[in-house]
Amino acid sequence: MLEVIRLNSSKHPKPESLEFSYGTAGFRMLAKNLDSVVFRVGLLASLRSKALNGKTIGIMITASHNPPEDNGVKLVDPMGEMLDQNWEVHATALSNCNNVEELCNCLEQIISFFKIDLTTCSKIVIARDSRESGLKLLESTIDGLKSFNTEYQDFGLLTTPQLHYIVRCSNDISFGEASENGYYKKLSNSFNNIFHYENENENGKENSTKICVTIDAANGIGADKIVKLRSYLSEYVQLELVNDKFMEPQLLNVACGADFVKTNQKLPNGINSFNLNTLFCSFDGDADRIVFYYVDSDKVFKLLDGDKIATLFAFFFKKMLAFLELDVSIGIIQTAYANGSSTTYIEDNLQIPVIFTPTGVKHLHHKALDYDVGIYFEANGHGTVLFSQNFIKSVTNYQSNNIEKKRSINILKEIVNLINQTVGDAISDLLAVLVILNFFKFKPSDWDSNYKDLPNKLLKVIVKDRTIFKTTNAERSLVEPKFLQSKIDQLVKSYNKSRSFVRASGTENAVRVYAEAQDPKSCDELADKVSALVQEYS
Ligand code: G16
Repeated sequence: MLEVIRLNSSKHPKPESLEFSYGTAGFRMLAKNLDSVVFRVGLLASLRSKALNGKTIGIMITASHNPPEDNGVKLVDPMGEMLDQNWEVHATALSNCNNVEELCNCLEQIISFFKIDLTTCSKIVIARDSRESGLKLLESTIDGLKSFNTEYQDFGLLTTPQLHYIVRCSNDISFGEASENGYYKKLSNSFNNIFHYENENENGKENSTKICVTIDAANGIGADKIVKLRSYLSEYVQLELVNDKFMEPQLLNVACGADFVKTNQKLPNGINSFNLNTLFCSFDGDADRIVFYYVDSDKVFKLLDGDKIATLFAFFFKKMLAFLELDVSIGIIQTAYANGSSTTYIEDNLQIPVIFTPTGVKHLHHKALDYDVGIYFEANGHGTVLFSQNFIKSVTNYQSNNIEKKRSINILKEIVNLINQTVGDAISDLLAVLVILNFFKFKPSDWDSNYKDLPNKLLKVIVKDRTIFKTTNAERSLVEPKFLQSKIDQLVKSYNKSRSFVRASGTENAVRVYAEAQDPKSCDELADKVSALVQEYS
């Protein structure tokens, strides 16, 4: 077998002088540098599957929110979760082997460390987003898979969460049908049923007004999937699309998409501000993130980001659990990017505990598992809600003769299937937000009225070496470069209700600077001054 690897590996040499790292969301960089990496990811995924007795592992080729010239790759574990963090070091080590000899030694070490039986079969499902570089990288990944005689199924173009769903179904048939159509069927069944329960009047007749939302699909693969989903959904839902040119990959995430809207806090290309008080949303390139927004009566752009989605979900579940007197735990997981006002609202008004983790859904997901209802969202719109077996059992066994309670419990039973349990999912989150807005008959401004965001700013600073920026305390304090954090602390002290932190991005070649303060001018000043400090210390 190692002979085949030697031969195949020589077709995918590692570029000299490049250092790779399995970061926030796998490997991510300029696509032209990724050939050797994806080949080796094919090798590692095969070993991961063999190590787990032939369970199906997922490989997703995507660079999500990054620009069109980038690409990336990440592995999905059998239950649809991110790769076990203990394996990330092996991914990094394998990607950095300089020649075939080093590569074979590294593989042998992994095989002996995990006592992997190479005769065990290995199974992979693979998909990619709509980037131009995707097809070539797919072929190189398959070269890696073939080196270990791995069985694989190529699902073509999918959103990242769809691939997570398919991995889970491949290992757990109770989760759903392991296909793209299976995904639409599962989500739309739950959505249509909830919509029916919500709108049914005492005579059993449906009493609905149409729900409309315009989706900016970032010119990514989410556009194609919304078109497919539409035919499964209730006639009372109207999903309009803009920035839907996924067949023109050079347009991907350009002046549109969730990252653009969240960072710039303005409308994307393709959406104008004439429609006041109507709901818009933006996906990112692989549709695992979503942010909402509207333009208020004063023509002011209003963002409903991941924090607003988390608080809407929390408000809904808190109400439901109290009404049904269900004794289950509920918690919210945030990162340092969460707006301070959202945290105060959750703790003081909703009285729900908030836990902070470093950036990266893998960290948030893990913490959310500690609760019966674990709500996790990054401010950038990446998140979901996880339900424990205890919660599902409580809901399934619930008995009541009260019509309202029966209706509520039916909605909860369905929502467990509507909300993607494997990873943050723009499509599933969109549908969940729509049913909650419909439940409360909320307009965007009602949703937005729960708390007012503190003015905030996110800047990217390009430095020579971002790896010198090392953090602690869930990325809220720098330990290196020395003395930089105390300088930031001094600046923060000079502005009211302010906060700022600095961390190296795990997906882009940049350092991110976040600042918030009581008023926009202070916030801008603080962000600029901290960015200048970062330049000075880099
Ligand atoms: C990925 C991760 C997210 C993270 C984002 C930015 O998102 O999945 O958890 O928030 O990158 O990370 P960083 O600040 O380290 O660059 P996506 O949507 O790009 O896959």
